[in-house]
Formats: sequence, structure tokens, C-alpha cells
Amino acid sequence: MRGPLAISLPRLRAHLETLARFGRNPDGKGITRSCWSPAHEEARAWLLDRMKEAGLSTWVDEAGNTFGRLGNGGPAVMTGSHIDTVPSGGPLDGALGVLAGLECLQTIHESSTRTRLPLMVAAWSDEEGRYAGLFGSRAFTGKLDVKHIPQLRSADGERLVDAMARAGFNAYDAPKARCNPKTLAAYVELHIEQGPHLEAARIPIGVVEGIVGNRRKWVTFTGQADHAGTTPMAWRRDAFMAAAEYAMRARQLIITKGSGRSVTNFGRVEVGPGVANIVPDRCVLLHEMRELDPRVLARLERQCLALAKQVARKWKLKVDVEVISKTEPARCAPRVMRAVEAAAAALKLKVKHMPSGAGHDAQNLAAVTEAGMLFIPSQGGRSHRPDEMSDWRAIERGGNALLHTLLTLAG
Ligand code: HGY
Ligand code: MN
Ligand code: MN
Repeated sequence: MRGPLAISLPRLRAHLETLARFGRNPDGKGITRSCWSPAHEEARAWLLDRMKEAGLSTWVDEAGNTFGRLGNGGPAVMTGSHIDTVPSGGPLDGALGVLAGLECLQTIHESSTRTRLPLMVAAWSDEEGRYAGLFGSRAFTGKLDVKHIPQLRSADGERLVDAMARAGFNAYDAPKARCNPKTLAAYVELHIEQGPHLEAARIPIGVVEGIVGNRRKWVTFTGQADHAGTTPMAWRRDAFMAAAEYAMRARQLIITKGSGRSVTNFGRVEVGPGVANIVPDRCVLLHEMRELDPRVLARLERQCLALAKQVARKWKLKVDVEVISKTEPARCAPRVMRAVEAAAAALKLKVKHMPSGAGHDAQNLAAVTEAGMLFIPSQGGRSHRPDEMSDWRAIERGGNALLHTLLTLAG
């Protein structure tokens, strides 16, 4: 008597280890596979070959999203994640969801298991937002504002239009990737937790209840260059000092006035002219804040804008706040959460219901179909760093829980 349908961990492990080689840093530590980069495009070509080998029909849309499909007729049950990484990232963030999804569809195909609805797996472009957060799923769900496209650029100034052209895409065509929601029945994404809670609770599967929203901005303080030796301290209109005060006070505001779960980060600071003996006249902060409750997020955004203006007035200088990307919080669909619970129960795996402090493409898919996520534990809660990893047993459990969730949703 055969047990329940199960994925092939050896095959999934081989695919994860192969994908991890695309964009491996020269020192062997960490992976840098930014979207549209040569390493990313080689990885995309490799993924398309694996999808074809698995018996899927494949295509790439105008926003650079890569799809594999099993079966036709009727709205599809979709899974997926992303194959782009942060700089010096790990082997599982995104890759797990794409390759476990592929493994599930291949297992279903090879076992000739017939589902009522077709199945799809997607690799969404630029999830990590080197140019704009969750770019591919934003375009697919009709949330891409085409007038923003010319300004979208990486933190080191490369325009999205140029990066996409280099990979053979026309950025201005990206909005054509918008889907017809009627072609979708549900979306479920497997991802590493990227935090410590599942491992601490010794629970193998996380059922995600909601995904935080995010506000990402450039905050630029413009003061006045002066001689760093002769200018009296009280006269200085020091852009760096204003930015430093803003950063510390914004962090305090988000901790004390947020929901208690609200978080904020300053991932990059640029100071100009950038020499020892000139008082800085320009300081640019890359500032993001995250929160599950949309009202709290909107309030924190307003309060931080008011704080920036207040600090600029105090230091007698200008401030400019430019929105890079806005992603709304999303609640996961009860039907998808129940399907994850049923799959875990069938596999005798305990579950923990939890929010996601990381952003994910699922929060965009939630705008067009019933969407949800399941997590597996991250070793030490580590992610967005070279030593991001999960146990292979945890990966196998996650892959099988995804498989049975898809079978439940696809009937
Ligand atoms: O930043 C995030 O939350 C995700 O890893 N892109
Ligand atoms: Mn991710
Ligand atoms: Mn990530």
C-alpha cells in the first residue's frame, strides 16, 4: 500500500544546490543574483529547462515573470516565489518556493495524479526590490504605476529601464503582464520563515495569517557646505547631523507609537561631498518601515514625514522625501490557510499560526485571488545573509505540506 504522494527530496536538494551556484560570490560565501543580472538570466534559462523537463508548458511575461503550467482548462491553482536574491544572500530565500513548487508539479505529473484544476508555478521578478520591491508580482496584479517606471533605480543609481533592456526586456511593456483574475483559483507560497519563532517553538510548519505592508523612501537632507575647521558649530547647517537626528527619532517613534510589532530600517546612508574637511551639505537615507495594520502603517508614514520636516526646520535646511515603493499589508485567505492546516494534519505535522514580518509576492497575489503562505523554520532565524539555511528534513516537510495543499486546492 503506497503512502501519500511525496516529493523527491534528492531531486529538490540537487536543484537547490545547482541554483545556488548562479551568482555565487567570488569568495564562495553568499549569493548575489540580482534581478536582470547575467547570473539571474542564466538561472532563469536553467529554471525554464527544469520546468520543461518536468512536463510543464513554460513562458516569460513582459515583467520578466517566469511561469510553468501543468494542465489546462479552468482557473489555475498557483504556487511560486522568486529566484532573485539580496546581495550576499542565502540559498533558500525565494529559491525554496520556486523549486519546491516545481518539484510538486513534477511529482503530480509523474504520478499521473489528475487534479480538477490546472497548476502553475511562478518565479516573480525583482521580489527583493533592487529596483522596486515585488516588481513582477506588482505588474502581474495590476499594481505597477507605469509613470513611476522612468524613476525606478537601484540604490547605486542604475535605472530599471537600462537593467531590463540589458536582459532583453522593455520596462515600459511590464504593465502588459497584468493578469485576468478569472484565470486564477488560488495562490500558495512556501517560504523560509526568515525569523526565529518556528525553531524556538519546535514547530515544523507556519500557517501565515497576514503579511506586513512596507513603505520604502529616499529621505534627502540638503544643508550647506562649509569649512569644517573655521565654521562655528552653531552656524553649521550640517546635513549629516540632521539625518542622524531624524534616523534616531524616527526609530524611537516607530517603536513607541507603532503597534509593538512595527519595525523600521535605514539600510543605506550617502553623505556628500564626503571628505573630512567639509561640513556635509547633503545626506540621503534609504528608509523603510513595516506594519501589519494598514491604518497604523499610514499613521507612522505621516508622523515620520512630519518629523523629517521638523528636524529640517531645526537645522535650518531642506528635506525631500521620495517614495520608492509602497506595499499594502495583506490578510491570508482562510480557505488557503485551512488547506495548509489540512495538509499538515495529513502529514502529522504541528502548525503555528503567525504573521510574516517579511514582505512576499503573496501579498500582491492576495489582491487578485485567494492567497496564503506556509513557512518552514530557519536555522537560528538567519536570513538575508550567507549562512541562511534550513534542515533538509524541514525542507522535505515543507515540500510535502505544499504538495498536499496544492492537491487540496486543485481538487
Ligand atoms: O524584504 C523582504 O521582506 C523580503 O525578503 N523581500
Ligand atoms: Mn523572499
Ligand atoms: Mn528576501
